[in-house]
Amino acid sequence: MLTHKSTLGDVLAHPLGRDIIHRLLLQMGVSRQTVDNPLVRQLPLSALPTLTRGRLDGAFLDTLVTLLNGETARPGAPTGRYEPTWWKEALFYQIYPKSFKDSNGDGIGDLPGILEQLDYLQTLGVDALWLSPIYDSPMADNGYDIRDYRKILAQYGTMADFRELLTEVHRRGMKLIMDLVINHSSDEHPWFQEALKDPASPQSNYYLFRDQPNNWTSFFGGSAWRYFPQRNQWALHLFADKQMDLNWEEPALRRELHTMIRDWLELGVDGFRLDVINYISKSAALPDGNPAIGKLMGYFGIEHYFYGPHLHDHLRELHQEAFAPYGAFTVGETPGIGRQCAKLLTAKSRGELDLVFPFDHLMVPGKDRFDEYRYDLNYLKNFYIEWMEDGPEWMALFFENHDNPRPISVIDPDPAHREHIAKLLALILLTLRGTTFLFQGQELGLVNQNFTDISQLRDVESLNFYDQWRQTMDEAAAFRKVLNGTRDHARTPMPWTDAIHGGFTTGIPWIPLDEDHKTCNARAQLGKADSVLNFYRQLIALRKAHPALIYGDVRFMDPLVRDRFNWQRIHGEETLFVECNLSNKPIRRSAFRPTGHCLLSNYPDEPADRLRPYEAILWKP
Ligand code: ISL
Ligand code: CA
Repeated sequence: MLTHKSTLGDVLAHPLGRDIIHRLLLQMGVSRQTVDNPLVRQLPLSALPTLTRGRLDGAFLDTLVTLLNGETARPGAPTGRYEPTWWKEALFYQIYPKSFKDSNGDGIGDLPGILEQLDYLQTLGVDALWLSPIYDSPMADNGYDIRDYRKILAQYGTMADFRELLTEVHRRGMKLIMDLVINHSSDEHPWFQEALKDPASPQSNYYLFRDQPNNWTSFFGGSAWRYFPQRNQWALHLFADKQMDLNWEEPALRRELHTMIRDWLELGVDGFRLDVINYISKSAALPDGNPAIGKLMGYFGIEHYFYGPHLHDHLRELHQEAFAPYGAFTVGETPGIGRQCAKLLTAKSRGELDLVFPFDHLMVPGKDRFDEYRYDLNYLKNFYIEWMEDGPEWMALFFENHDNPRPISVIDPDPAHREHIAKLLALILLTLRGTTFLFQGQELGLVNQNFTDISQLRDVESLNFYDQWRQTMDEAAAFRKVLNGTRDHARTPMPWTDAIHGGFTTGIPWIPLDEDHKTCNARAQLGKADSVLNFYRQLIALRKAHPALIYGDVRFMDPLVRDRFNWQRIHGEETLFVECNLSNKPIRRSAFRPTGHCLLSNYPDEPADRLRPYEAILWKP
């Protein structure tokens, strides 16, 4: 049992404690080394408030101690053996259906549009598709607000279209996973409507109604509570005010979800990406969030649900009741989960999830998505070194999704480096150990959109924040801040050709796209030997041809040298070597630099004794 008298060292020895301390340091922009100091480790927890100059307080310690005492499991030692499984070898590709391909000219991507492009995906070497939500929805958050879990959104097509898509995916030897949004449903879901109409109905307990709101805030701005006069009560929504949090402590709700999931598996889907799945279990009494933590993290209440009391129980039950009987693959979206808890969530013996998406590599210490900053790739390097050396046995490798700006723009917006960086990132993501997830357009090296006016943005998060910031900032400053982080950068139509609207639609797209598609589009890149797209195709083919790139051990070479990121993949007789320059300047090559055959490089000729800006090479020594 931990108490206020326990030392910082005791906390760091606890898996959840270690993850929480690391996350808080990241948020404060304080180096990890601070807590590596043995003297600091001997300090009692009660010294934390002083140590952090009041950024953490005594009340937080109570929450911390309660959280830690609630987790008695410890991750097992790594086995170093990787049981071959399809999803370890597969390359996943995330489709944002609204923006992928419009088949009928209404300006909105759809299922027949995806079907049209299956050959493109197959030629690229994609093995599995993840579809962002395609269920019936009022689209307050582009489908992450589900009105009917069993129906396809009319704009996207019909159930017949979905069956055809699934058949065609399978016919090509590919798999398909769905997005499962079960932390919350739309307020238009019949369950919620029934709960509003009749507080005595069984559905009433499917949501979190309270007579009084607590101080929790929504990720999309403002209070996390919405008032419903029908019941003279408030209901919890961690996201938009049309996304009502489900009450996972209600067994009848869980049973409904299990049945719904099994129905999709009966239809033949191969697995799921589980939206914010680590948020499903909330502290029973829904207590106020600690204000110090709220201020530090930007959200109040998070400590009461990011790793809630019954998280593991619910996941195990989901696995047993729904996923396991079908051998379904699962990857959890788990913001705020660190390395140690990731081990617990994905250990095969524990029967919860196959993989989790961590997020700490998408931010740099002390900054958030809406700050103006340059992303230092050395941060990505350190993140991967730590996760490969002491993380879950298998991890999800990704750097883009529908919730973040395009990273090339955040790393270095100089157009001269665009393709080099795109290929460098490709090499990192496809030659480290783990399952790679690409996001649509990443294979073309897409960059942020050149939005010029707030009226061009669509995302509920961006629009809410803009309104909020406008109260203290002028229009230009608020717009600039939104542009730093808006999720819409990743949500504009996929540029297929240099035609109007990138050939995405014959109509008017639901969100405009800038002029970039005139030069950067799939068709142009297919015809250009050294394009980003062809680099991806070659790299994916190499990954399939060399088991070392999948199952091989990873050995990092001179990990402490800044801007240099080098590693080996070793499997049986075969060793491959990756050499990268993470900076925009030439750097001296490693003493370990390999000789041999260059399998793939982002420059046309081999380097001499220096690596050029963002140079990245895969060697077979
Ligand atoms: O809240 C965050 C911190 O800013 C985010 O990381 C958040 O946890 C994450 O964006 C959750 O994303 C998922 O759930 C949302 C949805 O809007 C996103 O598109 C989805 O990926 C609500 O369903
Ligand atoms: Ca359409």
